[in-house]
Amino acid sequence: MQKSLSITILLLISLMLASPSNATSMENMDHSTMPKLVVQTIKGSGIIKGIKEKEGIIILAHQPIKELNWPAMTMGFKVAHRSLLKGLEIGHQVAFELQAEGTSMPTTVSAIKPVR
Ligand SMILES: [Cu+2]
Repeated sequence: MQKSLSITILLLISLMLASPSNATSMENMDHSTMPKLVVQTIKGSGIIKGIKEKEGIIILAHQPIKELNWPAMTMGFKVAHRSLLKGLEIGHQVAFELQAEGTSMPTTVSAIKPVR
């Protein structure tokens, strides 16, 4: 009993020594070939210039967005849900969030609310 246990331990140790450590191989992996599924949330602020309720689009004169290298501009954004447009009016100052998946352009508003 005692002998077989120590043989098992010896086997395990030699296996560990023979195979490269998992931590090292993870670090050396080429991450650029992996699909990018990271969901990024970017915060912005601006003024509502237009609302297209049927299309689920809001036109915002937004402040520069550093994370995206965007200057201030007026542009249309899709809203994730049309219900996000409820209670919003042209001229409202708003804080909003954009959601980007992977490398796609983050032009979908996932959250928006008026600010004073
Ligand atoms: Cu823009």
